[in-house]
Amino acid sequence: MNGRSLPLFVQGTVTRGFGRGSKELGCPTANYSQEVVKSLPQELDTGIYCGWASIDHGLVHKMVMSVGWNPFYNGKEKTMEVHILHEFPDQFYGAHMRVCVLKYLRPEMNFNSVDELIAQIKDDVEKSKAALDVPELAIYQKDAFFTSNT
Ligand code: ADP
Ligand code: RBF
Ligand code: MG
Repeated sequence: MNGRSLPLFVQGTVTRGFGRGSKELGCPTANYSQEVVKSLPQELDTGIYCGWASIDHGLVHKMVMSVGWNPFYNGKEKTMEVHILHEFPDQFYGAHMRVCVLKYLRPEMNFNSVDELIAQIKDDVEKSKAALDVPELAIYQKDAFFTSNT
């Protein structure tokens, strides 16, 4: 059960992935390094989650995140990727990203086409926006984690 690990606070550097997110899915995901992925609590189930995220100590935005093996792409490496629900003017590889993971949405799935994966991601985004507006999860936008120096 993943409930025990939530809320989960994670921070680290944004690293390069395979560059598929923006180009193929129209959904850029800021990836954490393998070091961060390996440090995740064992009991955290793979799957799709939502929460809050900041880049280089900037504003705290809603995010939707995928942790796991990306079965649609036959992934051989576990990844943790964060799609921030905000338009950034530029890329931010190398930036410091903080995330607060709050709610499990669904397991990772396989799809028959890339369009089905894109449609599912759109649905995840809508569900995340709504979930994070609920006061119990909205309060984390102002959590001290996002303003601390450590
Ligand atoms: P990669 O496989 O290298 O992670 P992506 O296609 O997933 O490539 O693009 C991710 C990069 O896009 C991020 O590392 C970040 O620099 C940039 N980016 C721009 N806007 C966003 C956003 N809203 N959410 C996440 N990443 C974003
Ligand atoms: N990959 C999958 O193989 N199955 C999924 O169900 C899946 N769901 C995702 C949901 C969201 C919100 C995001 C941002 C990504 C998801 N992905 C999923 C990961 C996707 O394969 C990955 O972001 C791309 O491979 C780009 O690295
Ligand atoms: Mg990515």
